[in-house]
Amino acid sequence: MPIKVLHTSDWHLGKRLFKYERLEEQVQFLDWLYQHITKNQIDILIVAGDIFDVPSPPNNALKVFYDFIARLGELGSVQTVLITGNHDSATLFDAPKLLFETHNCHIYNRLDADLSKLEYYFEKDNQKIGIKLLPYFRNYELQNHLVDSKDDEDQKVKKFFQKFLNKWKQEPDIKILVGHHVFGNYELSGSEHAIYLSGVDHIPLNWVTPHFDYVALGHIHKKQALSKDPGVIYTGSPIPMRFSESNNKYISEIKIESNNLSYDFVKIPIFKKLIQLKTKQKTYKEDIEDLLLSSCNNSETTLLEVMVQLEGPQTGIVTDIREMLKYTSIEMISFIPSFNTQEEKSTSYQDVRSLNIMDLFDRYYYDKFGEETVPREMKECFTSLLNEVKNEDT
Ligand SMILES: [Mn+2]
Repeated sequence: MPIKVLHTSDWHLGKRLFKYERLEEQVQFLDWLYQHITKNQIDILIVAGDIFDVPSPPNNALKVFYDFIARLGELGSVQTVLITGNHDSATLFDAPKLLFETHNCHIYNRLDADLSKLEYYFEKDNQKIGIKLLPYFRNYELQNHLVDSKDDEDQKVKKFFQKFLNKWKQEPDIKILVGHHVFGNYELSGSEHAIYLSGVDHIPLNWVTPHFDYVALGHIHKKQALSKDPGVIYTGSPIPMRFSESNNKYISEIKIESNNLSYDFVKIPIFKKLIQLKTKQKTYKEDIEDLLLSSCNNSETTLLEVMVQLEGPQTGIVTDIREMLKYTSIEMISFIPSFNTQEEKSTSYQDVRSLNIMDLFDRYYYDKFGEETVPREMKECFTSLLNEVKNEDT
């Protein structure tokens, strides 16, 4: 029997896109994942960090996660191995750690002083795999491990990694590394936060490729293989986090047979499609109509971002679009107007400070529409808005 391992990351449970809650899609993903695990008799589930979107996740996101771990635990045949990412709070995971152990869920949330604790072993049919766990860590945690020497920072970090990656308590047949960092030449999807290591901004691939049969990574939200053999893989997030991301998302399925490791990407179903419509002031109605025609057979909810290029001021576009989308499965959750920018009048910081708010408004109007005079009606609206705000302050 082969050993089967699944690799996923960046669930970001509790994530919102603007005001829109994504937990429903995340629950759908976890249900699908659970089905996949039971149908394919998976032995180990690896989650490479960013379980939650924020360090103090909302209670409904916590419940979704705890329930999932409990369901997997009940199966009795699956081991869950997870590390924390830069979005997770390490202390939040301290609390349920022991309880989770009783549900076959093993949490690695700190760069422990004793590095041998960051290892997990699994054995089946005379095949022994070893997993090294490298949770996301802060600079000060790394500093504790750097030997005080005359080496420059880069060298110290490199020595630390050599020590960490090469030493095993028990030499396994198959070696896997799990990390939540930037490795090699990665490609961002845009929704990740920048992270830095002390002295290096990414971990060079050749620090890891000689030592492992597979490297399971998290942090980058776009699926990519930094190396194919051995696989150094970012699976990406299970749902798109932004409109600019692809709707096609994946997990990686690893098979170990006769001490040979192979892997394949498995496509995750699309639960809610994210689409971006770029349109113009003159054509937005036609473009929305076209969109409705092309998606009329689709009953699944689609989340829409509309970007309109404006030639002049116009109100009511958002209301128009919302009206057109009423009774459809398309929901506009983001609207971004943009303007044809005119040649910039240079305004220094000092200039801006010397302007009063009405002059600033004139300048703003010029920058956006290239006209020197603001229409009287609009100026009046702005003045009454200012008065309203002033009254609120007092
Ligand atoms: Mn992430």
